[in-house]
Amino acid sequence: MKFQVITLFPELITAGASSGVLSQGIKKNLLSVSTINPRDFATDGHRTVDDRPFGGGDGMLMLPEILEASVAKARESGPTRVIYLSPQGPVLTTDKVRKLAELSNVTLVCGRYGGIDQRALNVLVDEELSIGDYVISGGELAALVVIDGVSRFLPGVLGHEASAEKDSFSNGLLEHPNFTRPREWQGQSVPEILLSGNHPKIEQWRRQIAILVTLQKRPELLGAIPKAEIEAAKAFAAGLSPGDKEACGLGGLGL
Ligand code: 4F9
Repeated sequence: MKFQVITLFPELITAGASSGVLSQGIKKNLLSVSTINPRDFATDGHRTVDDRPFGGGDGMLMLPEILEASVAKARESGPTRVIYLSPQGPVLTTDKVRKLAELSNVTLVCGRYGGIDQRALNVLVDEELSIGDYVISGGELAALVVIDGVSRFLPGVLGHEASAEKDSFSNGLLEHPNFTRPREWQGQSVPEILLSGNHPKIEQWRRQIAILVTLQKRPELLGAIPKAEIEAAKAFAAGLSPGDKEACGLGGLGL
């Protein structure tokens, strides 16, 4: 998968892509991250890329011709989906991340300052995407969030033991809690079942616990889980020992 990022701050993108899962994926040729600097398409001696908004107001707006040339550069590599990172777009979800992972070439447009001339967005951008209901100083960190989240779903990017399919949201639930050594720490014990070696039982237990964690922390996510399964998890919670309940962080359920 090829990611191209149109940005006046390419060093932010290269820094974000130069460690961890992303750099591993790049090294394995499973993805690439390149930048296109709109500054390179300025035509005057001052390398101007923006101008003041008609009608007045704060900030400077990227000139339409500058974004046009930047997107044209991105299209030189072949057909590409052009996405503008903006708080006005629909908010990114796991479903959307999975769908983006099916594309082979994505161009992420980052605004800075006051944004971009609306006419350029109308003509050049396929879709807008937000990473949440807040404003950040530019689209670069949002672009990195998209690249990171999508790359986790590209086959081979995560090691075989780690799988994006086990993470929170993949099955519509938050992930179950996890424990390592020591078996007892500050008066809290690792739930006994996890030491049993009975993997079908452990998977069943983890599913119930995941439902309860979701019920406690993000009940609005449970819409897609059958009512009967939620009721069964509540009954299961009633049978949990106080120690397991505490260790799993389920104290807030009042069950
Ligand atoms: C982009 C905020 C995506 C949220 C871009 C300022 C942004 C953003 N999601 N804020 N520029």
